[in-house]
This record gives sequence, C-alpha cells and structure tokens, in this order.
Amino acid sequence: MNRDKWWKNAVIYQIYPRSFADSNGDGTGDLQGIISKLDYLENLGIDAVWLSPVCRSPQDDNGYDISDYQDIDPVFGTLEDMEELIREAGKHNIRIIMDLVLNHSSDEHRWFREARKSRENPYHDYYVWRDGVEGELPNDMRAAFGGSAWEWVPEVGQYYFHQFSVKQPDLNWENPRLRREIYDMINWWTGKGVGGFRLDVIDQIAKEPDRGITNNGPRLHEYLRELSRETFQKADLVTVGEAWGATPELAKLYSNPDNSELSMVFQFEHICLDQVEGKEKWDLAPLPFQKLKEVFGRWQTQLYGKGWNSLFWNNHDLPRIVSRWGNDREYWEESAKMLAILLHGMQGTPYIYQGEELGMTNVAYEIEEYRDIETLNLYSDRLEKGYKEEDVLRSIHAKSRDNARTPMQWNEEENAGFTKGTPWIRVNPNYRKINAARQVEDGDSVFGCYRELIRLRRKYPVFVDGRFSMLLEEDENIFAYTRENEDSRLLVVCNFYGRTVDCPLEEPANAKLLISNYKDGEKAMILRPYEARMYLEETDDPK
Ligand code: TEU
Repeated sequence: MNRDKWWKNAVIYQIYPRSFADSNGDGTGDLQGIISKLDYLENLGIDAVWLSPVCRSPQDDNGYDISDYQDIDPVFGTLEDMEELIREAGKHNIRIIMDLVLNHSSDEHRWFREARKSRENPYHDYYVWRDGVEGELPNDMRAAFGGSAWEWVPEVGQYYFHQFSVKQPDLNWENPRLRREIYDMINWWTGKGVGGFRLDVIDQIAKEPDRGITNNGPRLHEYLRELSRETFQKADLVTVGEAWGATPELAKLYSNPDNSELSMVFQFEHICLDQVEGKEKWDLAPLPFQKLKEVFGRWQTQLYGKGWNSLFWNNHDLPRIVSRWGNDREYWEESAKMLAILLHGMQGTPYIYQGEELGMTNVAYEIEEYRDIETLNLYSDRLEKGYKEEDVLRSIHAKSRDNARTPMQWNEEENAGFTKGTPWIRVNPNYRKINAARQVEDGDSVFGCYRELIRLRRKYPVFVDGRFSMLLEEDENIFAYTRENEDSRLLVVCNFYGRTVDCPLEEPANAKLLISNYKDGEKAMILRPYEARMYLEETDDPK
C-alpha cells in the first residue's frame, strides 16, 4: 500500500467562504475572515482547506458561475488577500485547495460575451451551440435548477446549452484552444502555491447533448488524462473531482494509483439513499440502513489498493448530517459524534464541512429566508405543479442546500460572531447552544471528538492502509467494521439509532478503546443510544 502521498494521511476541511467569517461587516464572509480563523483550524488539526469558489463572479450560484478565473471577487477580497491566505495558511501547515468550475463559466465571462456576438467570433466555439428556430428547442433536456437546458441568443440565431442556471453556459471541451486556456489558468494558480483543486461536476464536461448525454461522456477520461498531464502532474497536488455519476469501476479510473487522472472523487451513492428511487432528492424517503452498509462496504472493498475514496457526510450542497441521519434533539451530541467516529475509521481522505465539527444542524425557515437558486426555483416549480405548500416546505427543510450555508456559529454574540453587519442569510437560531466558543476548550465536545479523530488518523497507519471488512451486515441497528493491517486491527462499533441494543460481537480482548462518545465507561457489548466505540488491537505500539 502506498503511504507516500500526503493526501492519504490528510484530513481536509471545506470552507464556504460567504458563510465562514466576515471581517468587514458587509454581511458576507471573506478571505480576511478566513485568515483570522487559521488558529482555530490549526487547533482542529486539519491539513488542508478546500475553499468553495472565490473567483470573480456575478454570484448567481454563489460563485459557481465564474466570470474571471484569475481574479478574486470583490465580495471576498483581492488577489493580494488570496496570496496572503495561501502564505499564512502555509505557516499553520495548512494547504489551500481551490474549487475549479470547468464545466461552465458565467455568462458574464469575457469568453461568453464574445461568443454570443457572432458565429465567426473566435470564442464562439468555446461554448455549446445548436442551430434552431426561436421557440423550437433543440431537444427536451432540462437544467439542474429547473427549466430547459437551452437558451436562445438572437444575435447568433442559436441556442446555447446550460446544465445549470441560464447564467452558467456550458463550456465546449471539444475545443482544444479552450482546453489550453484552462490548463494555463490552472498552472498559474499552482504557481501561486495552492495545494490542490476540487473539480466541480467534472464528470459532466464531456457532454453530448444531441445524444442526451450529460455525465460520463465518451471522451471524459481522455480529457481528464490530458488535463492531469498538462497541469496537476507537474506538482505535488491533491485533486478531487465531483462525480455524481461515479461507480466503483469508474472511480478506479479517476483515482488510479498511477496518478493519470485525479487523486480521488466525491461519489454520492451513500448520500442519495434517503429519496424515492428514480425521483428527486426532494421526494423524501427513510434511509434504508442495510443498504447504507452495503454501499459503504462495496466502495471500501472495491477501491482497496486500486483507487482511493473520499469520505464525507456533508458539503455546501447537502443538509446537515446530524439532523439528517442523527438526532438533533435529545441525542444531538451523541449522534453527531457517532457519525464522526463511523466515518473517520474508514479508508479514504475525510472531508469535514465547516460547522460539522460543532454538530451544526439544519434550519426550518419560511421561504423568504432562503437564498439558494435551486431551492427558490424548486419552490415555485412545485407550487405551479400543484404540490401543497406544506409538503414543498417539508422537502426544503430536509434537503435545501441552505441548510449547509447558514453562517458559521462562532460564539454567543449577535449573529453568532459571524458578522458585525446583517448576515446575507439568517443565522441558525440555535447558535447560543451550538457554537465554537463553547466547544474548543472542552475535550468532550463534538469539536473535541473531531480533533481526536484527526490526531488518531495521524498516529496509526492502520487508518490509512488497513483492509476493510463489514460486520453484521444484516443488523438493523448496528454499523460495525474492522480495518486490519500487518500489525494492528481497528474495530468500530456504532449504534446508528436511539434505542439501546445488545451487540452480538464479542468485546475484543487486549484491545484499547481509542475513542467513544459516552463518558461513563462501557457496559460490555450493550450499546446505548447512538453509542460508538473504536477499539485498537495491536502487536507493535507506534508510541
Ligand atoms: O454541484 C453539482 C450538482 O449537481 C448540484 O447542483 C446538485 O445537483 C445539487 O446541489 C443537489 O441537489 C456543483 C456545486 O457543488 C454546486 O454548488 C453548484 O451549484 C453546481 O455544481 C453548479 O456549478
């Protein structure tokens, strides 16, 4: 097993800049805000920060619509602030990972402004156009945020293709000049000292709209290998692609240990389980627990030695895990820690989304408080289709992306210490109970649990290279597995629910309890609500 790649040992922390820390009181988080929190991040112990997009953008989709890839949006600061962040983070041994949005740009990008002028314009072919007649769409493909995926431009008498909002025209990767511009831009950022890149919806770049193909297009892996060769392979970077359509087979290509494509991908099979099959995430269904184990087990086993997993419960598009699959009421603390212990014992690079380390929860606002384009479009679409408002709101409360985007809860002061101004989105009302100030000094807090898990991963190689085996696959309450290498064996046992259960496993002999979420000792193999334990048996003590 290859232990030489720094990112196999690393824990990565995702920051959503607009919601993290506001230094200038305009209500939106910024780069200086992040710089002011580097001590906090170092204390937590993470190795790298993935920053959601900070490049210049009209913010139609909170920065995932980039109008200049080589400048910083004024709402977040300046290019000098970004250079300062990279430098200062380096002093705290933290690398900065940028978010590359390469599937589409903003319609306000210089390329697109040119492209829409005429068919002869040299930038026209940077985007995906189809001839047609106004009012007669090239086909019936839909955009992810609602409506048709085609938009008419009278100047050229053509439609352009957009998989996301109308302000996010898709880039045409078939054009080699476009690809070259992208590589030069990436190398420019690498030259500035960034530690890696997260690649937004990378499996959608090789679209073929005439055949209805969005992700996993025929040329996808050809493009990725060229991209990697021309950019990432020149430096010691971590790269993680967002790939909703990945299977373990595809993930072995993406994360091939020969480094020909990426370090790893985010795959979403586990996180899409609580929805009605074949429908949308808004169509809520209970989590099929045994299926969750089957999915994790399959990814852990199939990528062993052949690829690399990313491990996550949360990101800026997903609801808060403690509200989703834990219990954000009477077992808030126990379940937040259980979910952390369950995930961090597995093989792969763990990602912590801002506030997850505090057990931050979902919100249930009135529609006026939501800001996300996806949520707002869904709300009007479904009302128009005749859904009941209370049902639509129930879906939004459970799944809106804004659950993840409420401001980081730093302390008990007004606006949770996030801003001195008016926050761009309302703060979760529970910030007096759930905040960083209450937790950082307390070793028994959710924060303390995450910090300890990070420390353990660094100390014991079995976290990185141990072979995974799922136990009790059919059990209806318990999630248990082992990780084993030549000199030690890790056993993770979690009660995933709120009832006390008898665990049919033997208590391991000669094992030490590395971490658990109950203070008052263990009661043999009886697991209390959401109880989680991680044991280590070893022959060699690494000290
Ligand atoms: O997300 C890709 C994506 O497919 C999401 O829009 C997803 O469908 C949705 O969030 C789940 O309901 C990426 C970014 O992570 C997201 O924030 C962007 O909005 C999107 O790409 C477009 O760039």
